[in-house]
Amino acid sequence: MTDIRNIVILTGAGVSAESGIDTFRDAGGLWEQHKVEDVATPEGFARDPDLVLRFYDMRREAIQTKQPNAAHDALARLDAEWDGELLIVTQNVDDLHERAGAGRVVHMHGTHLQAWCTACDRRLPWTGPMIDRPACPACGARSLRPDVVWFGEMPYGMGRIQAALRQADLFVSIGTSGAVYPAAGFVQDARAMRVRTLELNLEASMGSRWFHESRHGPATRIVPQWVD
Ligand code: BJW
Repeated sequence: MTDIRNIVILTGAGVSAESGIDTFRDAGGLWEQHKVEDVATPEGFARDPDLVLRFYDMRREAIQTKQPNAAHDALARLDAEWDGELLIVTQNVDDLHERAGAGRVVHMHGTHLQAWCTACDRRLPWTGPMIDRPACPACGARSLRPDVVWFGEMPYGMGRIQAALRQADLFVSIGTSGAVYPAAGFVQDARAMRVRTLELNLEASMGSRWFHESRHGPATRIVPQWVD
């Protein structure tokens, strides 16, 4: 990576799969067990908030029992040692990048470990359940929802992400199916700006053809191989 100074790394559910966190679209993944329009849209939440809160309570509880794996560790090492610009853009709502020690992380689809009060618009650290409709500690309204980005909502940090992509020499996509936009379009944005692109994924993804190079295998093997 001698001619590389600035790196943007996009991660998806595949990077946390070997920590025991379910992906969405793989066999046995979350979207086989739940209808996406019921649990991951604002309309689904308006229709049946209990169903949605239960879905997120279950995942929030599970995530807290999981540990970072060798892929998170390798990315945290890279973050600590890389002198140039580096941004880990994760679509994941878990905090395994941070628990591995990475600092330069943006959660474009939000985080499980935060509640959003839609009455006073505050974000609050949150580790417990929401199904019992706790009151917002700031304003007292019972209007808390998980601080995650559902279909039809605007992902977080888009300005920072686009700025990092504009400065990047290398864009790396790890463990994501390339099914969900705008993240799925970052590789095309990068190509349009003549940025080098690399995919690290278990298998060919929907976006594989856009990358200069694709390496296939489990993240715990191919991410440390790439970093070290
Ligand atoms: C391994 C592995 C191992 C397994 N090692 N690899 C038509 C065209 C274009 C766009 C649209 C359209 N119609 C609607 C849209 C927009 C829509 C969209 O993209 N829809 C598509 C379905 C077509 N997008 C939105 O609505 C987004 N907002 C938006 O667009 O706002 C407007 C806007 C305009 C302009 C600029 C910017 C914005 C919001 C999307 C929100 C997505 N939310 C979710 C839920 C988050 C909360 C939660 O966790 O519950 O985000 S959905 C879900 O999918 C989650 C994930 O972050 C996201 C991506 O999934 P990911 O990470 O790729 O997981 P999988 O399971 O799909 O793939 C795992 C991969 O890992 C696989 O490839 C495996 O092979 C691999 N793998 N094990 C390495 N061990």
